[in-house]
Amino acid sequence: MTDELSYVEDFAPGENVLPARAWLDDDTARVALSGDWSFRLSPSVADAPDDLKDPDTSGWDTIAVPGHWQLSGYGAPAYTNVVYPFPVEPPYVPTDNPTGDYVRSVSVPADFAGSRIVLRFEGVDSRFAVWVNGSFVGWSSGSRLPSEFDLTSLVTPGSEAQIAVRVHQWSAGSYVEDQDMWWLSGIFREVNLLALRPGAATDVFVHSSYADGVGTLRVDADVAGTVDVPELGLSVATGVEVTAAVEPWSAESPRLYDGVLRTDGGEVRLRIGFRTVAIVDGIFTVNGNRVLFNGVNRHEFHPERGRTLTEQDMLDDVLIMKRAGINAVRTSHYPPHPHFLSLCDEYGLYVIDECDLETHGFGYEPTPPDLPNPVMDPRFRDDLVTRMQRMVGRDKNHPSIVIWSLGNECGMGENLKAMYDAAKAIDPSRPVHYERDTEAEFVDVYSRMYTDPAGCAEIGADSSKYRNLPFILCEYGHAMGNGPGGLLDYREVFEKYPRCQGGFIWEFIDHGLRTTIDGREVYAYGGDFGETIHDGNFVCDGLLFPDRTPSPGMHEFTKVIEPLRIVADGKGGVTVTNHYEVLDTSHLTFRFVTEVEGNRTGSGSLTIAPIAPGETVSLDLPPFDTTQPETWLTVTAELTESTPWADAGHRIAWGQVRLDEPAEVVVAAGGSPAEVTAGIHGISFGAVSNAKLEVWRAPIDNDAQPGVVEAWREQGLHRVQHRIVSAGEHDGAYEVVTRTAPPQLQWGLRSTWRWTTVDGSVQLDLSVVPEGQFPEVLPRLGITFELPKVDRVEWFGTGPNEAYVDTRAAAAVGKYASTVADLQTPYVRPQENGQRIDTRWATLDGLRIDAVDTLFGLTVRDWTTADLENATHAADLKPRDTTYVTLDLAQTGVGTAACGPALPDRDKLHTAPTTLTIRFTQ
Ligand code: IPT
Repeated sequence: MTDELSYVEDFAPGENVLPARAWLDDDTARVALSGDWSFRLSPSVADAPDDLKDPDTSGWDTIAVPGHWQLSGYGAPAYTNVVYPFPVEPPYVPTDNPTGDYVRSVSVPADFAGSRIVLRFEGVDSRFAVWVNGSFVGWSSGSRLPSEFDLTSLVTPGSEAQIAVRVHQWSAGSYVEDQDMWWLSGIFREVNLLALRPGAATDVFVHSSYADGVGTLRVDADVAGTVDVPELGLSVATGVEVTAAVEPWSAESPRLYDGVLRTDGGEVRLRIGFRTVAIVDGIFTVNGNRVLFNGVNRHEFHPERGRTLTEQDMLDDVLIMKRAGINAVRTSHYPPHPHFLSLCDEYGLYVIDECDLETHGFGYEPTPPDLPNPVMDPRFRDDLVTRMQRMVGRDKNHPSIVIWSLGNECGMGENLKAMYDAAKAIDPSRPVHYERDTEAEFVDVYSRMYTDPAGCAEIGADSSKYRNLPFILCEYGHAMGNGPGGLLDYREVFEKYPRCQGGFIWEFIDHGLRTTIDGREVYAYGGDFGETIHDGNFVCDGLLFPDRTPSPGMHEFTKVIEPLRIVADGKGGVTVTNHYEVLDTSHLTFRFVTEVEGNRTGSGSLTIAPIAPGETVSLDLPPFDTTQPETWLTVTAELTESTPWADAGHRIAWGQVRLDEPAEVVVAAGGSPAEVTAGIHGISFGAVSNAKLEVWRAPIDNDAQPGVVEAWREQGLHRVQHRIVSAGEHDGAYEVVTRTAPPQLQWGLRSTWRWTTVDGSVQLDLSVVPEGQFPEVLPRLGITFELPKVDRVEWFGTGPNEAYVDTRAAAAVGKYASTVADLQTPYVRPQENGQRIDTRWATLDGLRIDAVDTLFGLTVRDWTTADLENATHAADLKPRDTTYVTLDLAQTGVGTAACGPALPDRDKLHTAPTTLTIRFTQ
């Protein structure tokens, strides 16, 4: 080990790193160093041969740059959320510190002569040093931040240069990079060799604001030049302010003007968005308009490449967001690849750009004799301030960025205030966010995570709180597994209190890594790579599955945040409210469809004069026949023309109204006793076998909320037994009385199942009465039975996706069909899923089931609830020869308690006497 290697545990941000500058789209000549590099992994710094001045790479492997070595066949990924996977003793890190050496040569173009030759890294995790042609160049850290080194004196244009990079998995920097994600190392973003020509601008700051139809532009650059914006007829010197009539930039209308800065040394292409961010009377505004953040927290993730994303991956993310109506991204918890920000400018997304900083493993408050959190420790100050300067420096020209964020989950400390000041010194125009400034001592936006709707309302209602700052939820709606439920409650608060300006769902995508374990193809989560310390499937808590397909939570969020609210007016009519920030509805086509029991009876388009933002109009609808039961009107608004992010016809909003007056249900008196048998496994007739009461669901992640599943298990709900109390003809029915109860405990559910034959169907009149000290809340209450394997399920009820009592905003009433396989939601960690709430009838191959008095929740699968509960990955679930059907009278909601408030009482299934009438026809 040479002295040069002591940098691994140095508090400094780096050595010989050039000052931060803007990420520029310029005509700088460059050699991209993506591709194969020679690679050698050593188990520790001490084991890494001291040969990078003159490495003989003949015995080395090759590795693709950019990439993570753990996803390229070296070592293994590891996941922790909060905890450090190493002892906490900054700046020290374990001796077992995987160290990757990367070497390649590059021919330095002859025409680089006369230029400043700079080696630029966009992101290296976690700390690295560079040698070029045998000389030590410097080192840097800040995994998700760029680093540049001046090589001018070390390389010769027209000849080969050898570049050696030593990368360490752990470093003093790891203490401030404790984000909730996989620990993945290596050169994971691009490397370029640049030739900065003399006289070329290398740092540019575009100041472009907007007010009342007028844009104000001033471009500052480190080299003087002229800025041309042809579309505006502008040609102006750097440093000079000009105005012009412009269209403003906003997320909904991301108007950009192409410009070019010309200096003696070259050209920089500018994409100018005129917009003004301001906080006015406690309201966060863009161009004077109140913003409602319908946002997501986005980690950079790909199931095979980890945090190495292609431009296509980034575009995919942006398109998915735009199509879902998402208007904002918090770049949790580090600056993203700069290309992503350019896409946000272009397609229109508001961005909270967050610095590469989290020290969660220290907790929020040190308890003596605990060590100070790095944000309080003066030894870390320079690194942290530099991180902020590097982010703001790199990203300052993106109109999409409307807020800077210092980082995530570090508690409070003076270094944070220093970072705040550093951001303001460069860019006073944007507010600064930091959630753990819980008393709003210095931040410009008040922020919390996972506060319940009532807590948000309290903040919104009291302008004396938190310096009357705008309030956002930087995280809410924890999207782990089945959920998030209850999003409508938040929407209400955001609409009622102007200061409550929305939030960011945690999070956009599940970070499941695609791999094969024990012969099964799975999305891996914490523990799957043999980690001794890990946080399991907490890494899979996104609105998208790892392959970017939407989970039901994404459909639900999309519905909840729709820019138009299309609802019944309570008088047989329909109103539309425009919740856009700046757009009217002239880009939308409105259509309607009427259906009777799911069969289309009419359709047409509606002519609606443009609705201005904030305005509500009543629709002028043709007269409808409302005499048929289950007559539904669906009104949709779709894009009339294609946009850069969606095709014409893309649905923007919809609403459904029931037109008929639901008639009172008259339950026909039973005909004659039905032929059923009651045995040890339940009640059977025809194809239906083993019908019994069901109270258990395969626990969802949100049931893991402190105490909930444990309490359910203590009450024995996961292992009830069934006793046939009596069976036989009684009062014109075949009546089976059962008692469902757990071992050892004295409470139970006494059910009376009365079976009759009515009009050729078998009718079940079920009544359930709880006895003894029964649990207050049940996961579910329904009946389960078995059928010979079912191919096709058709139902009239809600769909097309799963819906629970608190996740049913996106469920539309209609007639649907599916295979059993397609009814399953493939949560990365299997759990209860697939319910279609409020089913009226269903056919399962030859069997038809009708709800008579109460609608039921329909769940159909080819495995048992126990199979689902015991599976650790979706691939564990193997279809059986039997289909298992559950008809729920009710089920407890799903909520978002995996990392959020407890489920509201309203959404719980409270145990009480109840009845259900259902008819089976085969
Ligand atoms: C919160 C973190 O900020 C986020 O990174 C993520 O870990 C999330 O939790 C859980 O998925 S912190 C939590 C203790 C509220």
